[in-house]
Amino acid sequence: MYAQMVKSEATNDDPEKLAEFQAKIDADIKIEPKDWMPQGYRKTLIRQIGQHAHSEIVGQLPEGNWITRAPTLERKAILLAKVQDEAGHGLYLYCAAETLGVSRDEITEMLLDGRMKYSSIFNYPTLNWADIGAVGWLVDGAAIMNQVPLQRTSYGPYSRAMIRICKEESFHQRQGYDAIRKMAEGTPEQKKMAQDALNRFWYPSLMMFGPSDKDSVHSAQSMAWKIKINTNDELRQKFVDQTVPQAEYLGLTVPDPDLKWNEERGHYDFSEPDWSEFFDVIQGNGPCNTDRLAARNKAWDDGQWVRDGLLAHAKKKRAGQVAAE
Ligand code: BYC
Repeated sequence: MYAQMVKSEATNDDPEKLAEFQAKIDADIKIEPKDWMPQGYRKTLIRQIGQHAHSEIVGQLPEGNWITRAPTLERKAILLAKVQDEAGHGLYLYCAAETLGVSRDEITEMLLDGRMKYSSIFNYPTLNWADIGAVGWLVDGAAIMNQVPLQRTSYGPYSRAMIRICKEESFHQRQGYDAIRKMAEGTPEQKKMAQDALNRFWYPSLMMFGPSDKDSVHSAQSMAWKIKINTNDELRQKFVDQTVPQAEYLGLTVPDPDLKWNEERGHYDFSEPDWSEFFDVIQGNGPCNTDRLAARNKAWDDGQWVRDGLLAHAKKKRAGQVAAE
């Protein structure tokens, strides 16, 4: 259906409509589901919102892994709430994608068979409790940096979903910083674990913002359509500027010997991540890609009986064999 829909829209991209559409975007008027939109705009949004939704869902796996092993009841309750929030974020975003004419089942299948991506960061393992602090601090910190501007994205349903998500993300980042702070201020062994987590998560967190601007295929068009508000490099720089003082406060060292404040620019200079590693991870060759997709495929297969039951119930209801609620 998605492929059909995109094909059938190909004729709609006439120059007059395109000009009207761009004028709306330039005037900061939100685009709503029933409004005319260019085929490429719809396609880009389905890709970005779909990948974003999948990231929220797959992103539950590395943290979910530690719910049963959280060090205290309080930490367990907080982590449980956070992981449940991520499921909710995935659902808001699937709903936003559905307003573009693609079904949740269709994009889920595209995730499960590897046609659609999810954030590279979730292909790295969480090896110990300090990693859970690092994920909240750095991964959710990077996510907020990217998502706050997306509250102003031009597509109405995506923008509204982001407003709600951002409120919850700031709690996620704070709980992560609090957990890593506790480790950094703990025993020498705990501080060592916090430093090790920062060492392993620093560059993968920088990769979350996407390739450098010169290699970003979608940025120019997405920014002209105000789907994206900032470039990948702008957001990465903001993240570094915000996070380095936080690491210093914790007494931890960012694993970048070339990191230094540049007075003239008013920003930190920093080393780029290893982009060959990034492209390798997004092509399916990261440390956990196989496990993550296997876990999501298993969850989908295990849930088949629920979907079958719901469909059978709906069919009977339509046939008048069960009382309408
Ligand atoms: N990972 O032209 P570019 C969370 C792909 S969830 C994988 O710059 P674009 C959380 C990109 O798709 C956070 N792939 O792309 C959840 C494209 O390939 P395709 C998720 C990446 O779209 C649970 C190619 O590289 N946030 O925080 O203009 C627990 C070229 O890139 C990545 C979002 O999804 C990546 N990191 O910009 C805790 C935010 N980066 O599709 C936390 C919404 C790039 O042509 N998304 N690629 O095959 C965006 O803002 C943009 O899509 C991106 C990339 C900035 C990520």
